[in-house]
Amino acid sequence: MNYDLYVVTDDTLSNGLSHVEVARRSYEGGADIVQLRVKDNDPRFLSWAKEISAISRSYGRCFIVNDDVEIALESGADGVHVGQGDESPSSIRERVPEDFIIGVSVGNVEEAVKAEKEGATYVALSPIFDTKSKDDTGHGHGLKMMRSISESVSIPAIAIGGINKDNVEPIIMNGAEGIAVISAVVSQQDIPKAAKELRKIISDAKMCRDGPASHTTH
Ligand code: TZP
Ligand code: MG
Repeated sequence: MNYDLYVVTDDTLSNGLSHVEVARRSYEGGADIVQLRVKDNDPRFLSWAKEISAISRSYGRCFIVNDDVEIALESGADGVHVGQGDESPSSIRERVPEDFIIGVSVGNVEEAVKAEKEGATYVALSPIFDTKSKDDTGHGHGLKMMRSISESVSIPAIAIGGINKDNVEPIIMNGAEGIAVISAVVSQQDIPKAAKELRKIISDAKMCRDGPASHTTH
């Protein structure tokens, strides 16, 4: 499972593109994971999820649904991503297949360690930097927190929030297994190109950090 580049959809930041089109173009550019993040209980959530699930399979990549375990299961997604205020990973684990991915947003080491104990597959430091793409996030927790979390858990730790091609390298150097973005991919005119560029920076940084054994291509 490769976490290098994880794109979170947002159809209010995508220059008019739908969630499905954002997902398709992100995979085309090499995104390893796409998360469908739908706000306001939109009734089209399930049909979007089913479409993206099929696209993810055609690319052989991973598809995650934000918040809604039932939609994740029904659409054939690989997993779900939840925040601190959502259903706990241990409760989700009781009703999903064994290999189901459960991602959890965390803001500190305690939350990360707890998420791992409760059965999370990965944790996401949220937000690592200040961001305007989500209203309810506080200030960024920074690179030191990235390092502390990645050293405290044995599951992959990624980061989200305010990440772009100019600040991604030190995140990887501080132990992140990958990075998740909205605007650095979703809001760009050429989504595949933006994804490709970011993924290259990430894989170069990982090569520098871990050596050639870490190198992954599609
Ligand atoms: N969760 C924490 S920060 C964030 C989400 C969904 C928004 C990330 O967007 P951007 O544009 O990559 O800062
Ligand atoms: Mg949530």
